[in-house]
Amino acid sequence: MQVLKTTPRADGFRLPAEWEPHAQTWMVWPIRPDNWRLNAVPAQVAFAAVAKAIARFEGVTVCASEAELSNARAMLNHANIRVIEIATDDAWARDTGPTFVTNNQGEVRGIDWEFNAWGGLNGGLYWPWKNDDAVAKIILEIENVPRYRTDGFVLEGGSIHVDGEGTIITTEECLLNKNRNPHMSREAIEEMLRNYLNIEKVIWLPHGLFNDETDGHVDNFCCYVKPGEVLLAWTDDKNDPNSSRCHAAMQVLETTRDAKGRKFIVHKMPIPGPLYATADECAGVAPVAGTQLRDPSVRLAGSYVNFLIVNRGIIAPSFGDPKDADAEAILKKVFPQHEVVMVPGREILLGGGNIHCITQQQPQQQPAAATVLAK
Ligand code: KQY
Repeated sequence: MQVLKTTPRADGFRLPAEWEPHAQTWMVWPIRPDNWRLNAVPAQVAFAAVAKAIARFEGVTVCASEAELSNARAMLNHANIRVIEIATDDAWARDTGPTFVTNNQGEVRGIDWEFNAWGGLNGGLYWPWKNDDAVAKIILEIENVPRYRTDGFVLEGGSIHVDGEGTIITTEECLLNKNRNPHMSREAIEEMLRNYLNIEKVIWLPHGLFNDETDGHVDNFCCYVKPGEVLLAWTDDKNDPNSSRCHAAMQVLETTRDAKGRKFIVHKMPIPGPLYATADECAGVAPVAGTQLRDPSVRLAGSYVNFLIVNRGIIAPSFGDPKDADAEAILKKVFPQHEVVMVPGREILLGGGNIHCITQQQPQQQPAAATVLAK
């Protein structure tokens, strides 16, 4: 299928909010022994639990390598889960999968951002990343969805959250990082976001969560629950390195209005822990030069904000932490129309992210007539 030479904005497409209806969710099966301990076996159990939790609400497609196809199919045996073969470098569908955009006729297209493994040779997390950079293209070909490609512009899906009504939230720590698009100014980056996501206003939080391997992805720190209303990871502990980050974000959210002129309602979401990997957990990782250090002294960037909204459900991580119950109660309060399902997230966190990072929703293609009637 031809790559489109225009932009989503020029063509009348926009990034819908995550709570708009999904056709399905995409995931990638973990295998890297230098990122996932014990040859990724515990991570595979965790990913399978996430896939099965999502599958209660909508279909899931999991991309697995040729060597893992039969194991993945056995572990993901569920009527609502499809396993297909795609070669990948790691397992972060949020960042390597396409960002799907829709128009008022209910058509779907996909953005294939350039991917450089969260920083390329300047602090990125692995090399090579060629297979991962090809994932979005392959998914769009499989789904027969037209593709936009941003050669020369690097972006990961986990670094953005939108309300579907013209506002995007992101972080300076990530999008302005010299290891993403060093040739571009803040204004030029905003222009790309405007043209590709069809937004009107960019809310820049200074940082993401402390020690986030992605250089502060917003999806591990702050997310929308509805237009004008967000959840922000929060600590009251002034000695926590997240404290200044939380306060800086709150200051921006309290003093900024969104594209529709709304003031933000901010719900504080407690940060679990502090969480650290155990010596045993670290020993299970087969380190390779240049990949992320796994050591019990390194604070993990655990966050309850890293959840996925699915059709009528919320799939959120638990950590075996006393704050799990508070997090679940907050999610139930802010999403009264959704069923909140907590799934163990520690093994995913040990690999550097969580449920939102390993999933990518594909919006439902609406028949044109139905869209017109709904207006
Ligand atoms: O959280 C994400 N979106 C990706 C994390 C990558 C970590 C690789 N070790």
